[in-house]
Amino acid sequence: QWDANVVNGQVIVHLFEWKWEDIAKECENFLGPKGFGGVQTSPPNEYVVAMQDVVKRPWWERYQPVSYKIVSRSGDENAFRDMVQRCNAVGVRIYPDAVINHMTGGWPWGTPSVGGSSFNSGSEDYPGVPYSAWDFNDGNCYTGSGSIENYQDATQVRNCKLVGLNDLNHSKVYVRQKIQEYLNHLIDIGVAGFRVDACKHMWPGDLQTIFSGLKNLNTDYFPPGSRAMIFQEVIDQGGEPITANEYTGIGRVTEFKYGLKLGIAFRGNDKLMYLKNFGEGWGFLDRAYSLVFVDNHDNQRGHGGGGDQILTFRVPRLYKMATAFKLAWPYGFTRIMSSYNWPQDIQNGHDNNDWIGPPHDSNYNIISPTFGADGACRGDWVCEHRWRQIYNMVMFRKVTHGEWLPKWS
Ligand code: AAO
Repeated sequence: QWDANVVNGQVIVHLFEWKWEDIAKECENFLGPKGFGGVQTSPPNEYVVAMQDVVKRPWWERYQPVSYKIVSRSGDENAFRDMVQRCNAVGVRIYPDAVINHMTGGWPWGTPSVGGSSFNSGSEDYPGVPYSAWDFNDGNCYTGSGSIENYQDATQVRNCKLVGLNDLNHSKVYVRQKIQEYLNHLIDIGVAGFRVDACKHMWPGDLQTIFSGLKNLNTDYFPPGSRAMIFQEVIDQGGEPITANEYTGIGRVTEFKYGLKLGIAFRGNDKLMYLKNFGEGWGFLDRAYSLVFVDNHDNQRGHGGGGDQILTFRVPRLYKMATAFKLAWPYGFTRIMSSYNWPQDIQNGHDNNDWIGPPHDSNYNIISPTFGADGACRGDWVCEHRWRQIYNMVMFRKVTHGEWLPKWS
């Protein structure tokens, strides 16, 4: 479950918060012709509608599942199916973000969800699945708060709540079955694999069982016997007992050291000449198992790992240079970030606006990207994947795939 099942290219792009109908068009009009291999999408399943005093419809509401129905701010199941079919038709694969570690955090009774399913976070009742309190890990977590308090303790990282999110117990056969049903449903629709959220917080053995029990990919689009690519989000920058290596036997793993070290080098805090052996020689995962990126949707806004060394669209010149290096350098399977802009409000090193969701109308409907005569996105959609220096290097990686670097000077 390491093979990306790509046909059109070697690079995938995370179209963060894009609507399904817009992704379908992007596959046809841009990604297919420009040699992109696939798209990582935002989570397609139903989740909480977060409407608070200040924080209204944040991007992170999509990381609080209410059910596995395919309904989201990006569109309904019909729109998702249409996207998968149209993207596959032009050779572009779809990899949805699978949030299976947990359900919602604590919300008042009556808080709505995007598809109308009810839930009670206090009693851990999610009838849309259905899950009940028996399916959660509370009895296996021994911290005072019930949440993860110390990342040095692997058991609490796996069995306690990540930032207060109700933590599923994957040792239960029933929980595994519900997750497999969800992922198999997406496989039937025609996806090529999954980005799996928060894998550090699940036991590798449980994940192995869940993924090895998935169906083969849909033979309308893939050769018989094809397996879903699994790329697991595990933030490992050293210093914690849980390592990314524990997960490489299951599928690919995000290599968070890569973007951090690349950021340090291109910001001038390390010598570029040292990149000569950028890869395993730097303590990174074996290239056969790693998924690499300059930034992701978390660390471009101060969530997740990496801190202020991470390069983003806000420093475009350095970002393009680092991305060009990544795409030219034969290590790992590569992902490009495609972002939207938001007004930062940085106080004491923290962006108070880190929650702001995608460009939307007055009813919080996501608005579609529009493009200028030069093909670049207009307004708040940044669309790094449409920057000339980046998409040309995506094509470079496609045509040079399998070659080794003949000379470094
Ligand atoms: C929201 C609110 C919370 C509220 C919660 C419940 O923000 O205040 O309590 O709802 O109501 C996203 C957002 C969260 C959001 C959540 C749910 O980022 O803010 O919470 O949706 O709506 C850990 C995990 C990693 C996770 C990351 C954010 O290990 O899996 O936190 N990423 C994924 C997604 C992410 C999503 C979730 C998971 C949840 O990509 O978008 O959250 O579905 C250390 C650890 C890491 C840990 C980080 C952050 O990292 O190693 O494992 O990531 O801390 O806590 C240096 C170190 C590095 C360290 C880092 C930060 O760089 O080298 O190791 O510093 O300290």
